[in-house]
Amino acid sequence: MGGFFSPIIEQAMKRIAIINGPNLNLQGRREPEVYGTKSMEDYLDELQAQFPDVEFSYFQSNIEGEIVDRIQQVGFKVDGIVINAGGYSHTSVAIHDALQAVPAPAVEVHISNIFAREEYRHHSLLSSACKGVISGMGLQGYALAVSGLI
Ligand code: CA2
Repeated sequence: MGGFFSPIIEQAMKRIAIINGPNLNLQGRREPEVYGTKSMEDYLDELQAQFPDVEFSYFQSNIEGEIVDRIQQVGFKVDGIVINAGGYSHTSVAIHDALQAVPAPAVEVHISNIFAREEYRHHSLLSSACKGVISGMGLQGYALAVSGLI
């Protein structure tokens, strides 16, 4: 046990849940000009190496209700949620409400810059339930979100 002036700082392992929404299972395989060529699986290995003291969980679903279920499942246990709800970001009151309902802070990530794309992507229903938003930084956006949460 460290005393008052002990140089040993005990740091609890942080738990971060990453949640990806519809079509993000295609990451690295389609539309490389927008989303890049790296798969999410390869990127998650890099993220773990970048944050060895963080315990990550990863969940991807194309189904809105499953994303709501996952937020409720992890939202009372983890230290933070990184969410890219894909197309549901622009439509889902249910995902907004789930993020609002749980104590874990969330950061919304978009791989592409949603403000430089079609008008219907410019607004996210989730942002007001999140601590912050990162858009347009590619997959690196997930690492930036983790930095902001820990
Ligand atoms: O830029 C983002 O991360 C988005 O959340 C991605 C969504 C899009 O609907 C949002 O407006 C912005 C689309 C996910 C589709 O993901 C793909 C990834 C790679 C290849 C094909 C689709």
